[in-house]
Amino acid sequence: MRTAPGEHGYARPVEGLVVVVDLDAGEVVEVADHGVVALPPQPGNYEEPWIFEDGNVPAVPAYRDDVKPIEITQPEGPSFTVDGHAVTWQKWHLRIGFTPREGLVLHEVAYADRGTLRPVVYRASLAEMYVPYGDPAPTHRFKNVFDQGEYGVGWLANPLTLGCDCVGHIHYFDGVVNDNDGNPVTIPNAVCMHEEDAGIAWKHTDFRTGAVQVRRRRRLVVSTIVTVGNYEYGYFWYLYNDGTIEYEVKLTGVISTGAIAPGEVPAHGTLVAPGLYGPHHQHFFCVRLDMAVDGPRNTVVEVDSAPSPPGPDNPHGNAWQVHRTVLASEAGAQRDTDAARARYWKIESADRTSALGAPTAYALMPGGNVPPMYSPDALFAPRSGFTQHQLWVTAYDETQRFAAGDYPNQHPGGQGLPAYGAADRPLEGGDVVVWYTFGAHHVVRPEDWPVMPVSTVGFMLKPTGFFDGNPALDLPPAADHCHE
Ligand SMILES: [Cu+2]
Repeated sequence: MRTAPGEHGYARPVEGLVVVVDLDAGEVVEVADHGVVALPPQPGNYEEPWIFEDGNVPAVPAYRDDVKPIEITQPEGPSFTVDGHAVTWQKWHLRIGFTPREGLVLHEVAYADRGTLRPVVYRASLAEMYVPYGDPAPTHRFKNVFDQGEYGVGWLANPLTLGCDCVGHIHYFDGVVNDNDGNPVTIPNAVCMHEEDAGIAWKHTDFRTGAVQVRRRRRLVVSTIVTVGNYEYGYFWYLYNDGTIEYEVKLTGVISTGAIAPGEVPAHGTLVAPGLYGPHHQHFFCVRLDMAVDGPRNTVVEVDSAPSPPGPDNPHGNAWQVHRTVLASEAGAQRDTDAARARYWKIESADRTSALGAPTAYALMPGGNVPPMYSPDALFAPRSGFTQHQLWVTAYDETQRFAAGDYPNQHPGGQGLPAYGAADRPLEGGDVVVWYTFGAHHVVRPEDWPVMPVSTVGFMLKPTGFFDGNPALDLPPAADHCHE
């Protein structure tokens, strides 16, 4: 309930009232009233002017006045070139795509290495995102949203505005989706591309001679931001000039809220304001990586580190080794992260070896992650099987694009990754698709109210024996910018 125009729409939830509507018949089927809970007293407004009622202190009485301008200038323009949807930036080559369901898609990501264009990823896309809530209350238990499979994150993309969402020299790409009658609809500036200074690329001071060498790292940022009801999700691909690829989801917007009686403490959430709480929940993302490391024939290898057993090969107790396990077929390629073993996965070329004799490879390096907290017999669990493991590898099939199936809410369960892997097709040296599921765990904080500071989750693809040494040695020094 908003008590005035422009008020925060999530500050005063009407708790306890659930209305079931038959959308086909256009009828109210049921009104369930689970009892009255007082409306939370504070308006929770976060935009100027800060409207507040008598007796409530505004969260923000004024803007801080000590923020001086930072200007990003690129006097010679950007380092990228754009030809339609094809982009070249330093040694990276790629094409930028966009679909109604997946939003931003990268195609044919390749790196020009000493005159040879070497493929890395054929197609990279978001394959599902899923937000289950952990509160059994009647007004919250049904929140189990498949944001991509139900809504489509391309349809929900924001038109981005210069100087706010992205800074620097920006190139925008429009997104084209369809309306309910199949007509094309253009979302202007749906994808933003720019480059950023990204700190130090590498540095060494020779302490004996005093010689210093340092280079600046830079990244190409390709991003899109979607609004899914209360939440905003930013999907950011970063290509670095040391060959690293990073994917980062930025979560912001407004938490889903419930009202609670004064003096009560929520059992499945966190109090964020008087009479207002945010239920526990998780956000799961799955990214589909149709890999092509030095060509279409790749092998995925799990890499664990472990202490060596005591004995003659480890007389001092300090030894540890790296163990490789080839993921040879789909049944054995449903794997979990393991921080205790520093686990990562290598995607190796089956056709090319480096100068040192090993298969050229990129490694998928997990970032923050969390397993699902819901029980396997939860009502919705059969639809979200892709969250049961973090890494899935499948044999390429152009019809297999979505981690929870084509229509997550219109099948009896088990579709998507569990069904794709059920055939147990061989993987070694084949055209493989790597699916990485990662979760953002959200025990809500009071600081997430009334609008949430950006929180991030993601992963990296790092060259691991792809290059013969540091590929960023040829970055030019920028010494003239280092002194006043
Ligand atoms: Cu959240």
